[in-house]
Amino acid sequence: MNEILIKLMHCIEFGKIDKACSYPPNMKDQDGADELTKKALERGINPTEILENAMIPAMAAVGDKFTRKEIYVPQMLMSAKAMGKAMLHLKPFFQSGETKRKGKFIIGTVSGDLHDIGKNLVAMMIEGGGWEVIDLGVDVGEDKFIQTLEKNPEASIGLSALLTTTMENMRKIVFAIKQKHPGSKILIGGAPVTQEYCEKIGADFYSPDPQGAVNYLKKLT
Ligand code: B1M
Repeated sequence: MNEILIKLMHCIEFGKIDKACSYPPNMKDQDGADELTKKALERGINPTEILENAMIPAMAAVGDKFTRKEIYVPQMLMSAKAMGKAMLHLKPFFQSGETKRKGKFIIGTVSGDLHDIGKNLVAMMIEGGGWEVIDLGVDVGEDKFIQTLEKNPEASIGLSALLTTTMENMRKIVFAIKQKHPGSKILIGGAPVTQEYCEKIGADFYSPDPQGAVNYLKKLT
């Protein structure tokens, strides 16, 4: 793999946000995720390659280390910040889709859940695919989804959940939306979510990745 991508992967894995960041101490004064993503793009490396070969595997490594109790929440947070900084550089590439909007898409991470990296990627790709995205952020409950849907009745809805505990809130939100708006289309995703769970809770579609979400919306238009 390209040397810049290897360095970027390390920066995200170890939480080196940018050059000015003094954490982690052994990477002091080195380029961080910010500078390396910029450099990778300047060298003509494809944004999808940067995302899929460096950034996402780095976060997977962080998750594995957290599971093995080799790192704790503060380190995981630094990695998330480094990932967020790198994503800012990729955003314009994924958002440069058509200007004429194909429709509206409301997205949020379900109540009790603060993970937003995957949700932001899905939002970015869908926006890049030509939809207007209304991003409600994290820890979003059924009332907020329903209010936003009522203001934008033509919109489809996306729910993200990263915790097995908050998957239960996903079920409650899908139930509440479907009760009030049975014709609404709800797409769900996030690491613990499965096709089987989607069928069980009555959502319309499950996608393990952002591209699947874009393809589903394309089919609806
Ligand atoms: Co958290 N965390 N975390 N965490 N965290 C996980 C999810 C965990 C698996 C780590 C582990 O134990 N190995 C574990 C969950 C265990 C479980 O429930 N089974 C966990 C835990 C336990 C926790 C806390 C409870 C820790 C604690 O406090 N003791 C706590 C909970 C806080 C809360 O939400 N209430 C917590 C906190 C945090 C941080 C705040 C430190 C940080 C999040 C920062 C942020 O998001 N801004 C964090 C992080 C970074 C992670 C890991 C390491 C990485 C998540 C990530 O961003 N992945 C994660 C371990 C892991 O996933 N390997 C972990 C990269 C991202 C691109 O992937 O989000 O899966 P992902 O999204 C993918 C797909 O899932 C899909 O597309 C994306 C791109 O491919 N997708 C969709 C996502 N949403 C979609 C929606 C769609 C379609 C596709 O349609 C609408």
